[in-house]
Amino acid sequence: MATRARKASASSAKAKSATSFKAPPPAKFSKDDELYAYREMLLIRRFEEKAGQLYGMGFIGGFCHLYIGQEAVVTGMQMAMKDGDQFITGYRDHGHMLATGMESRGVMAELTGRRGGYSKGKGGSMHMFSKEKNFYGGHGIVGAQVSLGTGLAFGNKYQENGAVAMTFFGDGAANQGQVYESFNMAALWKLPVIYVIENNRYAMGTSVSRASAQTDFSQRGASFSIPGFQVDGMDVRAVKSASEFALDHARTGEGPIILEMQTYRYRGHSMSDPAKYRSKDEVQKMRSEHDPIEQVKARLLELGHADEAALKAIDKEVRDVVSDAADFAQNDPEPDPSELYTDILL
Ligand SMILES: Cc1ncc(C[n+]2csc(CCOP(=O)(O)OP(=O)(O)O)c2C)c(N)n1
Ligand SMILES: [Mg+2]
Repeated sequence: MATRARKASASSAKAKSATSFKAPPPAKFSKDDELYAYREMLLIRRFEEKAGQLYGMGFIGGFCHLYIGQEAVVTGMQMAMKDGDQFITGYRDHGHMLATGMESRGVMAELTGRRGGYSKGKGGSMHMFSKEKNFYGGHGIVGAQVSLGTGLAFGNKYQENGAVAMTFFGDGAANQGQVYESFNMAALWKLPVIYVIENNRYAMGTSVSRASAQTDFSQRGASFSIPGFQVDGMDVRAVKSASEFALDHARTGEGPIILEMQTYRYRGHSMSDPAKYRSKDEVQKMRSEHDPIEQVKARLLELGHADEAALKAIDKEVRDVVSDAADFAQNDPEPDPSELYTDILL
């Protein structure tokens, strides 16, 4: 969108205040867009289901945070971004990696701690990177990626490379101090960064309403004049149009912007969380009424873009990719003991 057109639509979209923008309408998807989104989201879902199984079988140790339910967020953003734009996130990161195009084999083998993993089997679930795919981690310290993502954006501005740093964090992380120090610098220097707050309603076992005084996360940048808006993070078309708007805002020198993605995680916080702090009905309601993959599936069938057989074929193709990754992740050797002191700072 041209800068002038975007500015006009932004000012007309201003609802409550200068920082409260109205979300643009969901993107119009072609048949190819729907099929692409379906396959990408299904890959993340099946990958995560397999990771959960391997964890249960003892192949994956330590912490493992699944992204099931939130697939539309990274998929819609990936569909809007350009080559060179960066992703950085916390520990719930497998979906982000797959969305950037990182290989299922390398991600799964890192989960099982094998040589073929993205960090040579020495990082695990929360610590993977790919310079080639512009994925900057994978961070276990809640909120730490917000400062780092702001640094990526500073680098982009300094190098005038036209890239935007998409910096993802959770509703819980949004209460962390360094988030606001980062907001200040990003607004002051008009850095090309999108702060993507993935509001999945819980931080570990604590619901948003119990932990946050201001639950409209899109307005968390108001003190710094950072605009933002809330997005239906379960609808991949809404995520894509919101991301296009935000990318254009950041890329044309307008500075940071906040997207609050309203989403939901179906599983517990990590594999060791039985999620007793919420009802089964609550989860079931989200699954049956808002599931991001089922929404696309229903449209594909309704519009005659695909029949059940075609969707089953996509599911099979995705399952094959994931089971190949799982085989690799179980059979690839562990790192050699001589690797114990390589790639680390002492
Ligand atoms: C600095 C810091 N404090 C506390 C923790 C423990 N911790 C890990 S995840 C988490 C909750 C974060 O929730 P949220 O930001 O909503 O992300 P979600 O897990 O929902 O994706 C906490 C408190 C940590 N890892 N780092
Ligand atoms: Mg959360």
